[in-house]
Amino acid sequence: EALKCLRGNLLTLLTVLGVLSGIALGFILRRSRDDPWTQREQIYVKFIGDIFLRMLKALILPLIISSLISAIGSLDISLSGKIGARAIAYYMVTTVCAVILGIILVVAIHPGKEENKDKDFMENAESRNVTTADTLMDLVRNMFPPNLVQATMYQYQTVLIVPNYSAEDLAENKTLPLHEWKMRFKFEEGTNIMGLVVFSTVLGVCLGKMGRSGKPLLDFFRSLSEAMMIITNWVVWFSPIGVCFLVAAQILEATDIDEILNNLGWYFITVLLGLFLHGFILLPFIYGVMTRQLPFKFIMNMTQALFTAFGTASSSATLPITIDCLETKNGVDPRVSRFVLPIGATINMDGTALYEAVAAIFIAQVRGLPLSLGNIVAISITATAASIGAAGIPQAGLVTMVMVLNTVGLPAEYVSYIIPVDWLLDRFRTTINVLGDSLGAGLVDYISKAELQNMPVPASLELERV
Ligand code: DAS
Repeated sequence: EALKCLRGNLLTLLTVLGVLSGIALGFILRRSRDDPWTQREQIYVKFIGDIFLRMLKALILPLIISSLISAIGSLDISLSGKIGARAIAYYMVTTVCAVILGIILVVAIHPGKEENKDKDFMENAESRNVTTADTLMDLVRNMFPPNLVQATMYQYQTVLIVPNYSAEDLAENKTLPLHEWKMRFKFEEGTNIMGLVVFSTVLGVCLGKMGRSGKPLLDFFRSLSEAMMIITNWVVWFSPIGVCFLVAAQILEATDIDEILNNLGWYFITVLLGLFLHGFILLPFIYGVMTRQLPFKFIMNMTQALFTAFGTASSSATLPITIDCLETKNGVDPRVSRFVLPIGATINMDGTALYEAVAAIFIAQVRGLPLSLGNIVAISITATAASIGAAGIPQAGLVTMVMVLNTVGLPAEYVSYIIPVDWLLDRFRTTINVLGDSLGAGLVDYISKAELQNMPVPASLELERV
């Protein structure tokens, strides 16, 4: 047991050091960014980071499918219904709290006021990435169905296919023609994460109800789920190196870091303050009141998942490690963690919801657009829906942001005002998204403890540590 604890803490420490050394490496390499050697080196730095991200991404789909099916199939239908309802209720309440907190802060701090930006901020912003936003706007305009519900459902596909074009690519029109994006849109439809979550949930319920005749398939998915967690334990040894090079490559690649200081400083501070208050004050307070336990040990045990979320900027990619930390360090029942986390990583994004509300109001302030109370209410509703619609992949929140801007009549190209810092804020909001998912799983586990105790955990769901 001591060895396991040592291993877990050692890996956490190494992952934290990985992020910190990635920041240092990124800034050191930035100094000699223009010489050819560094440009070649930049490819290798990015490549090593990408290997880690791809290792995690390879786990996502089989892990989500097998975990959801084996967890739900191991619960009786009434209990899985209760656990699902408790999780959804927690997700909705905390996401709305995040949006309200964000709106209070952005209205109070007013980061978009005149004196916060230098004279050419408007011109710079409109010249920057406008082609990205244009293409993005075309894509969104063609993809977004008219009403809110469908738009939320379409978000997944829209997010999944927006490739990372650089402004240079777009300037030279080196982009896929829109119809090709639509083709990819159709292709990606099959890999829509939300669709998988819904399908796996239904299949899990079905196998649970089938009893003996469903057992062979249920055992298959239980073994697959356990295999995915064991592979996660192998992959996780790579995370210190992986997050280090992911962060370093991103810092090396970022073009407008000075914008953070010149024009977007107050906006940056507003978002960070909101994320901190929500993630480290409000959510732990809710957890503490509901479980009558101090939340800080629980959060400390999630450190490795939080730093992996920061390094990957993807809740879904971090999912295997989030499940691992919850079950092995916080003792959450696998039938809860593997049920609520895949759903949480897809629809529960408190950090994203807060960020989208703040960013939309900040852009309105920068453009001198007065917002009525009705506008603010509309922004809070669409920011909540947009966060549900965002998939757990890098900068998903930037794409669904367009939906929030449209609500108050702001054109999509105005995302270019916040693009310079989005790659960094994405990391912070993804960390809060994962923290919210984890505390939610811990809370649902605590509330469902008594009911779960009467149902023994199937041997195959017990986690073997290699
Ligand atoms: N990067 C997204 C996530 O994985 C969050 C976002 O883009 O807002 O949670």
